[in-house]
Amino acid sequence: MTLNIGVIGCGMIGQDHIRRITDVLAGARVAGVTDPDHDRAAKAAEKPGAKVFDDAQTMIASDEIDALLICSWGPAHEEAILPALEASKPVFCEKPLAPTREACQRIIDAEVKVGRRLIQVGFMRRYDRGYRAMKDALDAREIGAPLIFHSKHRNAEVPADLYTSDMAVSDTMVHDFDVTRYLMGGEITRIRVFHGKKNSKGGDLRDPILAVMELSTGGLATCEVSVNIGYGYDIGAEISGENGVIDIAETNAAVVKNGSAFHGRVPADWRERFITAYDLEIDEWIRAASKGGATGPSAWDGYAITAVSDAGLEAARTGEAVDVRIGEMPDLYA
Ligand code: NAD
Ligand code: ISE
Repeated sequence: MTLNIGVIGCGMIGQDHIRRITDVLAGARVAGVTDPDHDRAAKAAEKPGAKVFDDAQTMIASDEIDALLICSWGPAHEEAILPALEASKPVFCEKPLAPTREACQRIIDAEVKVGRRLIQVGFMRRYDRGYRAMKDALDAREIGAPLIFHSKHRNAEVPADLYTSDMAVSDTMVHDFDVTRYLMGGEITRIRVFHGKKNSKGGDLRDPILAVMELSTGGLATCEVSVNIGYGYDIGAEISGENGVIDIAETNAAVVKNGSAFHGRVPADWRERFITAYDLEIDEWIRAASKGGATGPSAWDGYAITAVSDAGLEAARTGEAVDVRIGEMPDLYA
């Protein structure tokens, strides 16, 4: 059976996922697309030969669509997820699940009402070879209990007119919250965000920022987000444990030695750095959605991460340590 996917939002990542479903992966086709920018939707529909729908609601209700891939911006995710759940259609939703804890709670309530998982959230780092190898080494107790996680998340540049200081937490650092929970276990319970000397390239942007987090396991985590660092898209991760350290490996496949120096490639952006991880996450989603379900990062993960992001935004504004408010996990996600 071929899964007929409807793509909501045909911007940067929407186009990238349309390409991988059309040119790379098997078992699915992009059957429909929609975007308030109709020209953009029409262009994105060309290669897969998809139908262009006037709006998301019509596409979600259509018999021609089996599952939804949501790539619109965060505040528009809820209005697409809720009707998709009503129609019992599987959903892949790009991060963040929704921008507020309250919106995520409404999504969880709706999925719990359906009674089975239908939502996968796009936290692709869990599909990355490096993070998976770190997790395997932890699970094999190679460094004993993990004590401190250090995450580094560096973007070469961000668009000055679109990217705001809050986005460093709610759009960028959310990936680090996800891998902190994935690798260290438990929940992030408290967060403090520091911003010191600014990178002059970002104007008024609070950049870089540094978060320090306390975890329910008793462990700690730190995260640096820098979004105008210039030299490339660089992701770092290191865990200190009771008996050793696990570092994520560099991703360049070759090292060039010349002129008394070593050289390796730093990826240009997230598309290049996580290309294989995105392929794997969408491939696994297609398989699960074809069976009417979901796999991987859940709506609960999306909720928990937005709860940390809410606290992180308050911490960034006030300079205070802020407790993360998180409710009871429904049995569906156990
Ligand atoms: P973008 O601005 O390039 O594209 C967003 C598109 O959504 C635009 O074409 C816009 O017209 C459309 N849109 C807005 N409201 C809509 C609605 N109500 N219905 C349908 N379409 C709508 O943004 P992007 O960089 O592609 O990001 C999209 C989402 O993907 C965001 O949630 C972002 O956080 C996430 N993202 C994830 C990753 C990752 O690494 N996993 C990378 C980039 C973006
Ligand atoms: C973008 O939305 C992503 O999700 C990327 O993975 C992240 O590195 C970038 O900072 C975000 O803007």
